[in-house]
Amino acid sequence: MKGLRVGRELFTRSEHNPLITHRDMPYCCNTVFNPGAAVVDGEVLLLLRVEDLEGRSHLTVARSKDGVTDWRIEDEPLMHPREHGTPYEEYGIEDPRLTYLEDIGKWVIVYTAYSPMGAGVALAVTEDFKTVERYGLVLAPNNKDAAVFPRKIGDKYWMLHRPAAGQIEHVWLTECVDLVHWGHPWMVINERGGPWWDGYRVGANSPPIETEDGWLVLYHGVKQFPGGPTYRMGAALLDLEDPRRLLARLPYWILGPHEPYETSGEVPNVVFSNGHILDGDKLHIYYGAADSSVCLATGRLSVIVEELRQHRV
Ligand code: BMA
Repeated sequence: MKGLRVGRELFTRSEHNPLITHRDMPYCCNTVFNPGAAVVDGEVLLLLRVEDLEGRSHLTVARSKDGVTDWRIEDEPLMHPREHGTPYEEYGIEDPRLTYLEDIGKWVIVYTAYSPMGAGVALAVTEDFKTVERYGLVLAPNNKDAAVFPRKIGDKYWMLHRPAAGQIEHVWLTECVDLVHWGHPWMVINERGGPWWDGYRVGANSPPIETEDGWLVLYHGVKQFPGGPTYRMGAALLDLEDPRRLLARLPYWILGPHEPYETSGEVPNVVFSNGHILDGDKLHIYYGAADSSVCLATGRLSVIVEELRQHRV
């Protein structure tokens, strides 16, 4: 099944999948999945979402020279809900997205803060993934799947996020000047409804990627089946200067669950990515498979952008 592709899928899976499972962790846990990704000091760094044996998640750093093998995983979490005196993380912290902002020389970590009050968006910054400065909750529940753009546009920071308005879950944009006070919400990618593969809900994946044709936004789309939801990955382009303008969107998904490690696990039929590494034209997608393990699939940025050129809105 090596290199299996289905339909119009644009990625090839690593033959080392799954790269990391709970068996690779230096301490006991239930599952490890949905990592944020970054290149730090010439190595691939993953900020793993680790679910403990009580069912709550925390975030732990893993490093690898080639981004595929020989993962060195920290013995202690980088961020744990118990260390923070906020009521908004009581049920755990999940699904980090990492963005390097050159103007402040720091990585921004946006993540889901989960509590009895719902899931909200929290933000922290770090220079080295050894210590973290937490800014706390920046978007109230229910809201998640936030990802900060890799540079200012105009004189603002921009962030994608996914508020829930009852059963309606679209991807929105918001902007700010200080990484704390976000405003001017604007809806950019809607759940398509009906039988669409992304009809039930959508949410941003990893941070947008700047291309000559626009901001490439990878997102997850969900279709609800009687047996549960299926999570797949799609792509859209936003205007470089005014990201409120949706330029293109693929009608089909570009990565979906097919391999056994994606179709069975804690939550079957899930590929969920919140981290990528760009190496020239090679786009490495780190993703959680079935909410159980960390996997890798690689595609070509130019191929995805060319497909999007054929699907302008
Ligand atoms: C979403 C998020 C993800 C998870 C996915 C599938 O709502 O909570 O963390 O991978 O569901 O269970």
